[in-house]
Parts: sequence; C-alpha cells; structure tokens
Amino acid sequence: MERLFQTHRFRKSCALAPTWTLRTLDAGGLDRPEKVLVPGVWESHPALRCYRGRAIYEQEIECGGNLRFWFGGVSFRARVTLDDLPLGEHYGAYTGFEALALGIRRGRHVLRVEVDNRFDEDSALHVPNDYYAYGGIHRPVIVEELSKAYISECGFNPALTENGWELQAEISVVNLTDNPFLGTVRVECAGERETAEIRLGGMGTGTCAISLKCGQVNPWTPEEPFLYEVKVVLFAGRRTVDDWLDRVGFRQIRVEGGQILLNGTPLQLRGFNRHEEYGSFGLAVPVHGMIQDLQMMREMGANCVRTCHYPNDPRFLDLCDEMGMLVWEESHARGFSEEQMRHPRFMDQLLQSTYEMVSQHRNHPSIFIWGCLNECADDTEYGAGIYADLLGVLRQMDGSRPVTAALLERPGGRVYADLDVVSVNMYPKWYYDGAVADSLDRKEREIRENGGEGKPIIISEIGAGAIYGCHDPLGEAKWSEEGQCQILREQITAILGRPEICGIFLWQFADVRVSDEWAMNRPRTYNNKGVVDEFRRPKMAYRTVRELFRGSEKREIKDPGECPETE
Ligand code: ADA
Repeated sequence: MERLFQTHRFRKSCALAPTWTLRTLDAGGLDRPEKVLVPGVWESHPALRCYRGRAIYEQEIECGGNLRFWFGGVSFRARVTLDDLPLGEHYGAYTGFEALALGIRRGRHVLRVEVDNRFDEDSALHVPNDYYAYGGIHRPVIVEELSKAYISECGFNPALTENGWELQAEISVVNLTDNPFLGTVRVECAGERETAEIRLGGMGTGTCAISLKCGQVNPWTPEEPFLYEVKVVLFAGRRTVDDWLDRVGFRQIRVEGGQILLNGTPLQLRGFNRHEEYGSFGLAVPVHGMIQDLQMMREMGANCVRTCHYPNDPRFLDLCDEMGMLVWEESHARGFSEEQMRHPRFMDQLLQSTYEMVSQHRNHPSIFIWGCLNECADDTEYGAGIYADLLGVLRQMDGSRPVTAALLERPGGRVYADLDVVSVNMYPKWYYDGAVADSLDRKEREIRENGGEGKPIIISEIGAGAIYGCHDPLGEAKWSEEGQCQILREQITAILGRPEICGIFLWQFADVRVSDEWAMNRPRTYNNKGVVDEFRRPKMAYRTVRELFRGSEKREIKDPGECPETE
C-alpha cells in the first residue's frame, strides 16, 4: 500500500500510472470517455460535479505472474476485473482492499474498475448525510508481484513489561500454491530479531506470533514522536519469499482515575474534527493538503484530530505518527436511527468497516483511541445492543487502546457503562440557547447517574457555523465570522476550565460539502462550521481558537509569567 515510507525492499511493488480512462454508465454523465487522474473523485470534473451513478475506470498495464492489486480507497462500491476476469468486489469508501490475479501471462492486460456511488437499498452506511458521498478511486492503486507465498497482514503491539518494551508481532501469511508451504518468519526491530516457523496447507492462510524484547527504546510521545522500523521477512529454506516493512512507536495508553494516560502522563486533548475533504478535490485530499491541515491545527495549538466519521488515508496517519498528532479514528457510521440500524446490511457493513480499520491501521502509534457509531440510537434497547457488540469487537481485535463513541447530547443514553471513555457531541449556543456551563453540568450529572461515574469525559464535538467572508460588525448574527468567534469563545473557555473533562474536539476544522438531500439546512450545501473554509482560508475563529488553545497550553505547562494573548 502506498505510504510515506518504503514498505517493501524485496517484494516488487509500484504505483500504477495516474492516468486512467473514465467512462460513465448512467444519465447525467460524460458524452464520451475521458482521461482522468487517480487518485481523484469524478466530482472534480466540471461535467460530473453532481453525478451519482456508475463509471468504469480503465487502464492498460504491462504485468504478469502472481499479482496483488491494492486499492487504498474506492468510493464507494468497486468491482475489479483484469481482461474481464473478475478479481473482486468491495463496499465502503474509507478502507483499502486487495484483488489477487494469480498465474497471469506476462504482457499487456486491461485493468477495469467499475465504481458506483448510488445510494440504494443495499447500502446501509453510505446514505445521504451531512458530508458528501463522492465517486471515484480516491486513494492510490498499487500493483505487486508475489512469489508462492506472501505476508498478508502484520499487527505490532508494543507492550511495557518489567524488563522494558516488548514488541508483540502477529504475522499472517498466505500460501498461493496447492502444495503445503513450510517457511520461516523473521521479525527485526530496534536491533533485535526473532524467528518462528510457519506451516500452511495448499492455498492456506496462517498466523504466527513473535515477541521481541526491545528493552530501553525511546518512547513515542506527542512531543518526541520516535518511530522505529520493523522488518518482517518470509523465507522458504534460505530463500527470501517476501518482506514487509512498517513503523512502530513505543507507547502505552491506559484509562485510570478519570484520565487517559499516555506512558503514564494524563492527556489534555485539544483538537479538531476533520473530514477527509479538500475544496474541489473532494475526498481525494492531496498529501500537500494533509500536511498543511496538520500544520494549521498545530499552529492553533491542537494536539489531536478525530477522523470523523470513518477511517482515514494511511498517509494522513503516517504524518500524524511523524508529527506526534494524536488521532481518534472511528469506523464508518454517522447519525443512524434505530430503524436505520435495523437495515439488513447494517451489521455486516459496519463490522467490515471496523475490521478493515483495525487490521489496516493498528500499527499507527498516533491512534490512541478507537471510536464507532457516531450519534446513533444509543437510547434504545436495540441500538444499545449494537453499541455493546461493536465495542466488544473493537476490544477483542485490539486490547491495547481504549474505545469510545461520540454520543448525541440527549437524555436517555444507555451505553455509558460500556465505554472506556464517555464522549458527547453538543452544540449549546448554536442549535439551542442557554449557557454552555449549564449544558455541561446537565450532561456530566446524567453521565454520572447512568453508569459513567469515574470515566474520562471528552466533548467530541462542539462548534458554530460561519460563512467565510460574511461579517456582522455587531458580532451576533448567526453565520457571521464574528458570531462564530463569540460562540466558540464561550464553548472553549467553559470546557477548558473543567479539569474533569479531558478533551475537546471542535466541530470542525474545515467546511465540507454535504449531500444534496441536506441542502435546505446547510447554506451553500456545505456544513459551514469550519474554522477554515474548504480551501483552508482562515475565518476569524482561527485566531480565537489559537488564542484559547495556546493559552491552555501555557496553563498546562504552568508558566506563570505568560498570560494568553487577547484579541
Ligand atoms: C453532529 C454530527 C456531525 C455534524 C454536526 C453538525 O454532531 O456528528 O457529523 O452533522 O452534528 O454540524 O450539526
């Protein structure tokens, strides 16, 4: 998969050429096939800004042997063929998937991907929503040449023991032949190496566990995000068959005494909700845009980001690992009622998004918490049951991180006891009147009385809207930049003043396009609560947030000599 570092030295792996031919299949599409760039969304093409339908991406490639195509993200249904031979299908825009083509004659072949972004009765997670469901291949596509067996997945868990750090590795291998495979897996990290045997039946898959005693390594912290390369090599006898390179950070996350601790130090989270979207490139955010977003957040004093409401591009997570930006990552699901949660495909699509998120992203040290089911029906018996099941799946897949869910601010929540960290979305002053402090008091009491006593609390969303360039010199009108500043000031000040609340994620970093079905509540067909607009032009609130977040940073390091800058 394309990352910001080299992922193989042995396995032949390369990104496909960026130019593909695009042919649309439904009404409102292109008159004739056209060249487009991948990664990209078709909404970037002026004729397809509102196209909802099917389209074929096509490219001729020179290849042969045992091939593995890796699609980082296709929005939101994909069917892959090579010379009309079906290779696989995938649902869900926000996680990657592989398509294997074995024993392919060397030469020129036609790779086709049918992409479909129509909402229909088979789609439970991609529905008209408060963000846009784009169409296209929006993350890189890689082609790899495999030998007779390959490493399909690696999970690394750094654990702190009495003798220092230990790296627990779980390596999955797939045999691509009909004969049994007997091999050795070697894992190296921080100057240590260990091996284990692996035996697989014909076309079989197996996993081996290896533990490395790494001892005294430099831990990963937001201030000093030390990363170590891990190298995994698969041998058959003395011959190398495959390899896999990754990076790990040694850090431990624990929840204790109403706090989230990173290597024993309580976290004080100040951050943003960020949709994966950038101006007219939509979901296909260029890497330059990713790093700029992180730099802007940093500049405002943020130390964390929430990938609302779905898993993000691994290259964004790579940047967070390198920059020490803490990440709340969540599987795909936003705002579902009980009726929508009872959709026949809801559970399998949700489990797939969750499984792919954890298995593909668990090695990122920046991810400190897993989230799920943003604002779904946590107030009904059926809905609460789904929360409990999904939280169980997350814990079972990865016991090294706490789990949470951003809940709607309403009475009657039934899942506080199931969460490691209780997270609440609230919009006092924006959707309803009253002092922010009163909303916080009310909510804290309700959490305490309904199973959440003693758990860390995060305000996972809070914010107000402003249309870039819309001004009200008196500073009160909704949608004005001044009005947004006023509301954010009260919200942020109230939250940062409460030591029992360990984090705030502002809604939101940048304005995002919403589904046409949502247009009537959303001027410009955008969710305008960003502190920057969709092109990253700062609104006045950028300064307000910088002042308040940086002010709290100073309080935290207890520097009595400095007081927060005022506007
Ligand atoms: C919710 C939701 C967000 C967004 C926000 C808003 O809390 O989780 O996706 O819709 O409200 O802007 O109202």
